[in-house]
Amino acid sequence: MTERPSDADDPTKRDRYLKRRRFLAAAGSVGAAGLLAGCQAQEGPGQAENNTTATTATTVNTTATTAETETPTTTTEPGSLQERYPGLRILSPEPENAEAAERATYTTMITPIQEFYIRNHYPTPSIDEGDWSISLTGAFDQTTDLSVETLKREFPRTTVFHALQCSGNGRSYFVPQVGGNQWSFGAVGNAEWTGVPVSAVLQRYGADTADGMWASFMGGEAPEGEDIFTRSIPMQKAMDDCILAYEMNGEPLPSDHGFPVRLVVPGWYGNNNVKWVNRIHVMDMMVFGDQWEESADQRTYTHWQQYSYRIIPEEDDAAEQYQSIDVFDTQDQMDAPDQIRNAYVYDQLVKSLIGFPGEGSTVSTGPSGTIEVVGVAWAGDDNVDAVEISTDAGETWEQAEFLEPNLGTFSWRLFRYVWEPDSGEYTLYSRATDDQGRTQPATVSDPSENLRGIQDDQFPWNQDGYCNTAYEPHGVDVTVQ
Ligand SMILES: Nc1nc2c(c(=O)[nH]1)N[C@H]1C(S)=C(S)[C@@H](COP(=O)(O)O)O[C@H]1N2
Ligand SMILES: [Mo]
Repeated sequence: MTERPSDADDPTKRDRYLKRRRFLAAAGSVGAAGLLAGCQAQEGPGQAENNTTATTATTVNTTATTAETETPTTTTEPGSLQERYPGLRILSPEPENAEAAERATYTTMITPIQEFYIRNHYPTPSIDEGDWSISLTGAFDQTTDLSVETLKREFPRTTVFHALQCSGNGRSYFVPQVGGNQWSFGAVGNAEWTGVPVSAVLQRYGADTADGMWASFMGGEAPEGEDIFTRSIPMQKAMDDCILAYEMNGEPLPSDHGFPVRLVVPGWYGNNNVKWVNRIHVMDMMVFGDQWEESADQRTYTHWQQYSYRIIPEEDDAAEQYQSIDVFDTQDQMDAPDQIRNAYVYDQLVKSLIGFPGEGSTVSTGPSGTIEVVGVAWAGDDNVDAVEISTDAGETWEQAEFLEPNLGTFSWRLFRYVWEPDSGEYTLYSRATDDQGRTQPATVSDPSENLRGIQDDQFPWNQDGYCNTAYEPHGVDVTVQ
């Protein structure tokens, strides 16, 4: 059993994954151990054999079946994806996957929707807002179907600036290459998100919001037979600052970004920000174990939470599954593999991008003989503290300055560095540091190192190519005027 469940981007990997999962299910070994209340399951999927006693010993209803909404048809918006989003480079037209094509996207505070990356596992659904509702299930005093209309009318409205980045951003720089969409730098954007605080909804319907509880958000777009896109968010985070968003940059949420309602998890990687939300389930664990492996119609709720979006070094066959964890900061998880063997991709690691001059560009100094290097930096739900620029391929580093305004912890910050170069070819780097003193590393490690966290200035190569923050050489050709 050497096959490893993995990201479904690659159809052959996906087939292998499904085959393996069916095999494990037949052997009765998929995650069964973790249903026992209170015990943190440490078993990998292959080590939980013989557990025939798995029952709902948890204190809440874990039943994975509610009224399944009909699978929506795919979007019918006019024009091709490229026509609708001229600022994007298309990786796949269906499902829609596209990243910012130009470095210039990283010179502005707010990313226009035409330049904002799109990442879908399944095609964008066509949804009639009037027909859409969110089922609240599990540990609520009152389980209900919440219509979008009620959500908009009867709940408070709030706004957050949040830099949303796909955890696969920078995957294409991994050597050796890993499967999946080959994102370069462009799978990140900064937007203003408006909607209802998740806390208001949970409180109104009497959810158990104690620490240690989890809220699992499910997407309603999976075609028949496909796994439900589900992410389990720890209750502390859900109550703190998460939003059920219905507007992006002051406009109704576009279909491709989750219309009519998506989860926004400020500071956390894109994969947590579930689009087309149609169910929120509250219980005392993540989606985990038998009941969540197979719903009535044979699809799992666990794939995108337990198998995908995990940091898996070369030596591991599969991600170890946990029923619950209590360290959420992704880098903290990566730094303590004795506690969580394969980090869950939650909050974003500190990162920066140079927006101007573009890589590979020829650029002239202004009349003053200077070039203003501009870019963006962010640090998930931590703050970004400093950005340094090197114009000599990493030999020396200079401080960049931040521009105002500061739109809060979860937004990116714009930076600039005034550079006085001679004519010639240069390799630039930018490198950001967060308020915990954590800095972007210089390279991605070799797989044989089997790193689990950032060590010796190396980012850990991992099987699905997640969270890459290593800074990349940025060549520019300068002419002094
Ligand atoms: N329902 C659902 N939600 C989803 C996804 C998905 O495929 N289905 N993709 C996730 C991933 S991996 C990312 S990076 C972000 C992308 O959000 P965007 O397309 O609005 O940029 O959405 C997340 N939410
Ligand atoms: Mo993603």
